[in-house]
Amino acid sequence: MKSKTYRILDANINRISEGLRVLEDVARFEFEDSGLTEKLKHMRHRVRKAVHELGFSFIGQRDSLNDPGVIISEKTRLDQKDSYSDLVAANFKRVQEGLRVVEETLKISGFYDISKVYESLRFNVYTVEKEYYGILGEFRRKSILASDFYCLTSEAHSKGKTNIQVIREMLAAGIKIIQYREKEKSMLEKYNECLAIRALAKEAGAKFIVNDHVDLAMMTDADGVHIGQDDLPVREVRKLVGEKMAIGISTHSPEQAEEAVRNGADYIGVGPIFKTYTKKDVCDPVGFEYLDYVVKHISLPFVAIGGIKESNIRQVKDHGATCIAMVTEIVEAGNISDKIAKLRTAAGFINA
Ligand code: TZP
Ligand code: MG
Repeated sequence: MKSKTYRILDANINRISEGLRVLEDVARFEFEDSGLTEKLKHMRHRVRKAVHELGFSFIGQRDSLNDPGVIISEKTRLDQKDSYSDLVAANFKRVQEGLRVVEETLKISGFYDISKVYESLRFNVYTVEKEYYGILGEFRRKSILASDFYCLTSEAHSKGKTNIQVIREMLAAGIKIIQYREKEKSMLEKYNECLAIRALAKEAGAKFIVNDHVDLAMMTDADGVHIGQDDLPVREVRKLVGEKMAIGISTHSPEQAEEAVRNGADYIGVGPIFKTYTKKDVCDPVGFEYLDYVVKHISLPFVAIGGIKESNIRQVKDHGATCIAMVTEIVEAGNISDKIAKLRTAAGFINA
């Protein structure tokens, strides 16, 4: 075999192994998925083993300093990544392309049988990629509540401010989860507001969730949709919204929480914790008993809601809520930024 062929194989075996290692470590440390971690690790070993069994000496032929690819790579910004999706996509590409190069190189070098090993690995990678995206999607959906406050709109309680004004103030105060909840307007008005909020939330790096309306959520590219116990079933909503959008459901009892888990909800609302006058037809407060149950027994992310104020937020946090939803306490405030800072201090969250 020519030394240049060794170098192609060496570079690509490294490329594949490194790509697989990145994917493996994200699966292991970020998603904590042992099945996926195991599969990727196994592949990584097979990639090296097949050529090494031939006794090729790669290191001896390596000449990284004179590799023109190094300089090209140093100059490009094409490898910039901003999210786990980018990282995962780039590394699957790296692995698949590397496998194809090894496969073709072995074929023209008289190693047809081993080239077939790499071909079969490449097909395995396509299958694992699909599984990986399923887990990445679920992970992303479930991270939607990874912030202290979950703020909902209600123009009727906003003391003359529009929903958009209120949301601008919330985002300026560092709120990262916004739910559009509006009972009084026409669908067209709601649609237009959702479009505007979607853009504002994206700019601020905040999640945007639509209450009640699956269609509005889909049309406006929301990160999530929030439904109630009497709305369409979670499993049916999932068929409509797909794997990317999070589905949250309000729950008021352990049975409802367990059902939400079984049906594939991504998070649950837990409440009303205290008496609230904001929501019509609301059930009696569930108190801390149900919140404690969820903290102890339910693995899904949850948000506590209902009657939460500066005066009682600390208790909610102390019972284990890490994400807290409020309507009136925030939208009614003259200065929303001030109010949020006070709430953060009262709850014991660090001010953003
Ligand atoms: N779901 C349960 S209670 C509630 C909703 C939407 C309203 C909460 O409003 P407030 O003003 O924070 O009590
Ligand atoms: Mg509802």
